[in-house]
Amino acid sequence: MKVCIIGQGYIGLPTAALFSRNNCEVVGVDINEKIVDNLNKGIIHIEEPGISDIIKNAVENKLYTASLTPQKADAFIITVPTPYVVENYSCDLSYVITACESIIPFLEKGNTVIVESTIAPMSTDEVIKPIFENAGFTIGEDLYLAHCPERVLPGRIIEELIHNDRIIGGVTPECSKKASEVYGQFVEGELMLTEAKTAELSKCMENTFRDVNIALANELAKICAEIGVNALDVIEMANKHPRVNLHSPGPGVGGHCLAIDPYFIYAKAPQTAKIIKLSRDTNNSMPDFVCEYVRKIISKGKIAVLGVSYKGNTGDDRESPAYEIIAKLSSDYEIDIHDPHIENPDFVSLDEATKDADLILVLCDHNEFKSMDYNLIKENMKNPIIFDTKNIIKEVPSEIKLYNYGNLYELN
Ligand code: SAJ
Repeated sequence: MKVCIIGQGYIGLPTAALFSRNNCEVVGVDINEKIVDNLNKGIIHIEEPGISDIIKNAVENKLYTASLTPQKADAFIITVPTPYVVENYSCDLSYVITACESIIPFLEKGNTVIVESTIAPMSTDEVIKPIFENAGFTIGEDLYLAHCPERVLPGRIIEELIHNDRIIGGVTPECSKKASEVYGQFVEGELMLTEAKTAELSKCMENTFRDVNIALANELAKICAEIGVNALDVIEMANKHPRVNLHSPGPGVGGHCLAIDPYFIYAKAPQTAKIIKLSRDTNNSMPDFVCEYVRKIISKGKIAVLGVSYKGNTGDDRESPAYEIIAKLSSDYEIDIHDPHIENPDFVSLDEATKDADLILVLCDHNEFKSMDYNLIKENMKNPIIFDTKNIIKEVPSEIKLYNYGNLYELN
């Protein structure tokens, strides 16, 4: 089988790697000339375990080539970004539409086209299908179209691409069948055949489920600060119940999935999607909550911010709530930022960040912050106070004052 994959990012490239490892011929298409040149030399541009060796081998064995333009193939897979439109929170399909149009000259009867990008419910039927119909194809008869969302966690992509169950949402049952033959090349999880709109909404709801649950945890943290209860103890105790799984409160929700996908549902049914929107608002309010308590801890001075990635142990800072917090505090405080996972000439070492600081503000759960050299911190800081918004620091020497979501009520 020959597969042409449009978009060689965090999903497209690992997917290409797995097809080629299973002896499929793969063309990886990207608009970035430098990325294409490097990929053809076997040099990859994403930080993800396992991919580099597979691509190097596939390039040597001529099973993988990167290209600026699509080529004829049996299956086409679209893995391009879908941001949201700021004005109305709807799904911005422009990259998906351009990708679909780009493959039309290379399509032949009997081909399968799969959109993996996360898209709003009804996008396949209402927007994507007409693109191919207008080009003269009859979907389900001479071209097979499906939406098969990816559902992998960065850092574990190869493992999850192979083993996770997969939603296969065909425009017709024949389309689902053809798309499942494509994934059957390397997926070992269950292939669940359904309609495109069900696949679209399932994917959006997976991330919405998580966003809503995080909002509940964040609301609990606020309630506890107000009424004087230890939120972290409540979560620990409640989660001993076999059917309860309270999530963790934090400084807000970042990343390109949870902070975006719920809006795709909201935009489709704004009058009805009340919990979904309120959860987004609650999570978006967390930077203000953090700033409010920083101001209660110290009214002026220097803050050492530890961690700006949206997620621990990654260098990914897309949609990170840390930047909003820093922007809101920077007019009143001197701020030094330390993040061992992000290269930025403005960021400083832990030593420099904590030097003469009045407060350490932990905004990300990198492993490096879980066990710090408290002697260095005590000696370095002007006032040894830590506010840990990710609840990762368990114990500190008595000379250091630690605030987290367990004891913020002490400040009221
Ligand atoms: N967060 C909390 N409290 C928690 C859990 C997370 O505040 O209890 C925050 C994190 O700090 C982070 C944000 O939420 O800022 C998102 O992190 P995440 O690890 O929950 O999610 P993502 O965006 O890295 O990956 C998600 C995953 N979806 C689900 O777990 C349902 C992943 O499987 C998807 O493939 C990915 O979105 C995607 O591409 O859609």
